[in-house]
Amino acid sequence: MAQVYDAGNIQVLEGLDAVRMRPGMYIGTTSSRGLHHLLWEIVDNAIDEASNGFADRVDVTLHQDGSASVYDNGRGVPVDTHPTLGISGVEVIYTKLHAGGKFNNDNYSYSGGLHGVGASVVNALSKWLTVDVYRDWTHWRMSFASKWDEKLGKVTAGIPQGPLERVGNTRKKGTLVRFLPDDTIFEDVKFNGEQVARRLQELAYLNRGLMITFTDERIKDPEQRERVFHYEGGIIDYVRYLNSDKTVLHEDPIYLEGKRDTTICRVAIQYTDQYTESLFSYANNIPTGEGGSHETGFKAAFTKCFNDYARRIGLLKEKDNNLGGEDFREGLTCVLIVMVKNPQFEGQTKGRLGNSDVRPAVEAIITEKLTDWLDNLKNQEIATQIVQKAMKAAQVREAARRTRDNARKANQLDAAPLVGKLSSCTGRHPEDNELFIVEGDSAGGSAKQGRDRRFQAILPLRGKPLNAEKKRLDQVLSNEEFRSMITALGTGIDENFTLKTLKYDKVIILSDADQDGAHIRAILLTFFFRYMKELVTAGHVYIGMPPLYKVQKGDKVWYAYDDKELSKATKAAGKGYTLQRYKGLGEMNPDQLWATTMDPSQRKLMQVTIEDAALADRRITILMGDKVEPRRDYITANADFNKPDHFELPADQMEGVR
Ligand code: 1YM
Repeated sequence: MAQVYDAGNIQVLEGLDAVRMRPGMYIGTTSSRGLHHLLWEIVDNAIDEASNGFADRVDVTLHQDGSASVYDNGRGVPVDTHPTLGISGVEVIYTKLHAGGKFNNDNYSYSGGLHGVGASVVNALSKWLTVDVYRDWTHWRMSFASKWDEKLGKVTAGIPQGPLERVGNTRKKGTLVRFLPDDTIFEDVKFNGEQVARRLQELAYLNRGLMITFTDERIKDPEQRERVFHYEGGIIDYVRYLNSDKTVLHEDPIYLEGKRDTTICRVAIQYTDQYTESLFSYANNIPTGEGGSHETGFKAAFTKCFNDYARRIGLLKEKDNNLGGEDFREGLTCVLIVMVKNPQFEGQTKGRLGNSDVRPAVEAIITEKLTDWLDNLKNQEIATQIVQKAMKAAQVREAARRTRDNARKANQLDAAPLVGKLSSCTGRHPEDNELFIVEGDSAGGSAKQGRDRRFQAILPLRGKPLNAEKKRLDQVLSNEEFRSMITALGTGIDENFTLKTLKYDKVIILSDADQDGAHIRAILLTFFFRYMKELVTAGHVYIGMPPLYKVQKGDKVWYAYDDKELSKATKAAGKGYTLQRYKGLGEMNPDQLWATTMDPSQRKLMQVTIEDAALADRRITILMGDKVEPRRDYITANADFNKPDHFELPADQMEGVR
């Protein structure tokens, strides 16, 4: 690792102004998500320094003045003078767009940098930013600020407040960066402490031994102000944590690790008594919720090794077919990470690793290490158990296939389509079409009459569908509500699921704003999450938001979706209005339902996203699983019974859209 760095390695591409002109191009959005992106850019640089073996500690602080700071105890950002630009390395990195060793990939080994936009973008979008570098026993500092430029008639950001300054001597090592996000750029400049803590915890799990501290100085209670994330077991500890509310089949997770060429792969695996698999993969510390070449390589090797093993120990006979990969993965909780040079992120949410050479590398690593593991005498008991579990899973899968075939046949005999209850739309372009899954027959009736039948289809649900958590595929398939949903969507389910045949761009859950409605919503989301995960990760699932109130005065009507809007509406109406509180969708007539909840130009939808798939998995286990104790604890700690939707995935996992 003894790479000599000098500022000459830095490539310079363009200036900072472009960032302020089009922030969205660089950080995606100026919403709260974009704000946090700034912090993650700096944290990424610190973590990169740790991943590459130069730092073992990262401190993140949210300050009372709204600024954030990040420190790592690595080598310190280069301070020497750039040969052609004649300015310090620090200045280049913080003022020149796309500067950085990151872009000479021979220099920077394993960098996350999802968007790779770097430190200069953070500077461009901050009111001020300071960098303290502790390097070669010297403390250096450089400050930047934005200011109004009279000549240009606009604000210029990231202006050096002087050259890189020598503060004094130090025994410290590393880099400290502090910045205040620009409130004229971001809609909201308040960092979400919980969101920050969650990602830092994840990063600590992914980087074994790395000590991450998080201090939220805005919190009064000193007990809660500082948190330390530090896991000597790394992803082994992560898997234990993910399974902490599940029943596990073996105490110690299986851990495999290896390197091929430049690809490093680590995996931790622990089986539970569940029927679905929970696989969380990462590439260079970035979650890859849409999978990719590393997952493909892992699955191929895993299936092959276990089939070979099953034959070696005689549980599979010569005449038997190989077991399927999904059979070996039933009940599996697994964290898979790879470190690759030049990661390529693809897919709808940039959540799929595209590098094709990673597949054979991971496959080779897992094959070698898993074969060793399976040959180890002390692992025989659990290995045999896994094979037996997979054989049982294969039998059930076969039974499920028969149920499905029978259901199909039965319907053919009846000559009735399986989705008898579905009122389909006339439009034949899936990308324009919407499916409303509506709670109750009466609301379903209103929705059918109120909709625009050219692109809106309605599927009413009678009663509560089954809780899909802890249900085997065959049980899910024998449930009528789920069957009509699967047929309506046209995607298939579980291993057979494909987005290619999806008939609707938006799948909108419409249920009452009460406890029952929240429960139905949770059940549907659980089903989608466990059996059609891609539908969620690709952003097709939405929650419809019926208004809570109607304010009327004469023939003027205001609809309010929360209490804030209600007070706005009553103010606008002035004296002498009538107020109606909607208790359920059923209270609205078809026209009202259209105007408030279905009309794309008026309605409110929440897109369901899986920001943090691991958290969603844990929450669903806690809320929908069979263990009562964790659920009681969770509800006691978190439920707000005044909020109708407290059973939902947390609000910060849902991004509001129109
Ligand atoms: C709190 C944020 O930025 N740490 C950090 C950044 C760099 C280095 C060390 C570093 C990298 C290299 C050599 C190299 C960066 N360097 C660059 C650039 N923490 C934080 N710590 N020496 C030091 O990559 O070879 C960009 S970031 F551009 F110089 F390579």
